Amino acid sequence: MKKELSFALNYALNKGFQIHPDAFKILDEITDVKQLEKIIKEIVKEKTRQKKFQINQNDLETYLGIKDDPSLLNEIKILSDPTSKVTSGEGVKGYNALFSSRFNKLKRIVSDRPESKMIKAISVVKTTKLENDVYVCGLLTTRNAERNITKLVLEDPSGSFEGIIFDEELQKTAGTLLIDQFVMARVASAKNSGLMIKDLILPDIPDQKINKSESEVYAVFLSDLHIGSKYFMEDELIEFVTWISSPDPVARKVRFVLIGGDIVDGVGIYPNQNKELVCQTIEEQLQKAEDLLDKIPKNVKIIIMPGNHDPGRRALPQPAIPQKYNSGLWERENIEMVGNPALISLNGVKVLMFHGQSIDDIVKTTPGLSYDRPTDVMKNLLRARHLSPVYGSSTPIAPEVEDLLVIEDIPDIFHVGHVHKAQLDMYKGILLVNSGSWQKQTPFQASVGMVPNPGLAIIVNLKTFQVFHENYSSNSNNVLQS
Ligand code: D5M
Ligand code: FE
Ligand code: ZN
Repeated sequence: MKKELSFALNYALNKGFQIHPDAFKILDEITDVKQLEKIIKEIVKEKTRQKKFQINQNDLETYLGIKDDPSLLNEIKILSDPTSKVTSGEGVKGYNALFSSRFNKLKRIVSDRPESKMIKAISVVKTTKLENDVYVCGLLTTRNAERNITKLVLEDPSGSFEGIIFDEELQKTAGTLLIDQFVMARVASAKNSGLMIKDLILPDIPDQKINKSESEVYAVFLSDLHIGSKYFMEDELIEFVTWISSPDPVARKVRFVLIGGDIVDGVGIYPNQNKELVCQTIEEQLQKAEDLLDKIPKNVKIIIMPGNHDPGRRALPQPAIPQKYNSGLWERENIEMVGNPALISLNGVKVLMFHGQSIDDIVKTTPGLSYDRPTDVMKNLLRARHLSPVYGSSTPIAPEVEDLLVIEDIPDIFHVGHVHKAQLDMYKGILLVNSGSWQKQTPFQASVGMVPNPGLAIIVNLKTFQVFHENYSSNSNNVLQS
């Protein structure tokens, strides 16, 4: 027997394991000493967890991927990706085109509603005495709450008008609207003059059927790794990535890993960032990312989308991380580089991936929303059918001729990150995943009282939509909110 083999076997025997002779034969054929050691250690760890103290042929075949079920599909289709579409019109003209595209796309979305037959242009509503209630739709340009009324200004391509809301409940609804978001309003002529808003309707998500994968495979949801930062939880992430190639029965069915932005910490993103970096260049950071992802088996498809820390354009929609910083990631067969946002089909399950930059603007201005419950913000985005409505606040938006941030297709899973708070929820049948982070609380986050729950791995069965999660951080109080 080879020296290395007897060493590896002793390791298992000392831990109280029996080794079946058939397992022996397979081990004897492994020539890479490092691999041999790693396999034995992994199997011992997994079987100890299962409290089964025999290593047999089946364990090794599973571990080595010989037993990986070839009937498990791992089909990816990129249904929508801004990378090749970003054009950026110039200045004011660009923004006019953007808002007109936003209006037209959302008007099409509400056209299925029964009220849409009663929609009138704003210019018409302003100049006619209304006998009955009518509907108008437009983008919200101004909101003013005064003593006991709220005034909204809505704009459509024909013009704009100011409507007054008297009803208290409706004023509350108006208070949650975001500037530049699309709304439909039921209006009537007010007693003296002017127009009164009697109802507000959002595009929202209709009842619909969710697509599921026929094959029982799992998808892993990650974001905000911040590789290169001092606070990146490298050991914890390596432990999780190693689990993906372990003999664990769930791990053996993982076929997709989705990374929703902030894969690296970047360079020059905030003042004096270099003091908090362990890798000082983008290239080094992305190389480290590539090395880490290399530990994932090649039958697992990996999707990488940029966030605000990653290189490339900052303004939304963001094209994929440019190839010039790391051609290795682009060249890998099992890696797809996509822009932000992107709509991806995983065995027919539609996943809308968005980093989540707009959450910052929304929690600042909307009563009842906070960083602690990012999935509530995600519900607001779905109701608005737009990923980043507010223009001119902290989230930069590029003057695209087409508004690529409108949620045209309804996803089955909505995957967001950015706020470093892992949370799960459901909305109208859509699974909402905020995938948290793999970065410990930074001094900046501590200074603003932001408490992340990093190191939580979220894994979804795409056939049943059952969700698993595992805490890899040393903080055992780290919980996944739902
Ligand atoms: O953002 C992580 C979270 O921290 C996200 O919710 C935004 C918030 N954040 C980060 N930097 C700032 C500044 N400078 N002001 C306010 N809020 C901030 P990340 O994208 O990982 O940096
Ligand atoms: Fe982040
Ligand atoms: Zn971010």
